[in-house]
Amino acid sequence: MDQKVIAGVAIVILIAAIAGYYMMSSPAGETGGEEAGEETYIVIGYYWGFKIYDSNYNPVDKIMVKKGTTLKIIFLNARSFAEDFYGPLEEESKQRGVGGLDNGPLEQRIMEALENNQVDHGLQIIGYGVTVATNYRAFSGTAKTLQEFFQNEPQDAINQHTVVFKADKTGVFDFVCYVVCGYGHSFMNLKGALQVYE
Ligand SMILES: [Cu+2]
Repeated sequence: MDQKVIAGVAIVILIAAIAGYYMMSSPAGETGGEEAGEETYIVIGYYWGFKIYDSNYNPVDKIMVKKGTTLKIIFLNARSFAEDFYGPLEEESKQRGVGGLDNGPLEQRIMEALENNQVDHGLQIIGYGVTVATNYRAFSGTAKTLQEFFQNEPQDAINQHTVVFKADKTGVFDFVCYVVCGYGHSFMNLKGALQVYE
């Protein structure tokens, strides 16, 4: 009788210890901020600017990572999506202004860029030697959201627009466009888009 009770208590303690070990060990790696793991971001190039999203498709102002983090950046063209997606981004340009143009001429400049086939954008991270260009034709142009895009578009095409590199240099780095994309090309400059801390 006593031996059975002791054995039962021992099993309960063992199960509790194992559960405790997993509860303490697993979340630390995911949430710990101080661990230099791997992080994924999506960058959208549009007429005319860059927009950054985290891996949950939430917009963020900048990419902030600890030195040593492996960064995976997927660079996509807003025009590879449906108008539901690129429309609001181009509307942001209209609100913000591009090179001092107001709303009317901006529409016209976008039309001119499209007619001249200046549709694609390039992402260069100044100081990191990272470049990746879009190819808007590689995708169907039907996705209304990032969720739809990653569900429906071909993974091999997405892979071709993905760069992976180690953020091994601390500092503040800008995004600029390196593919001539029409009127607003030289205004595609996102200051401090990548910040790598010690
Ligand atoms: Cu450009």
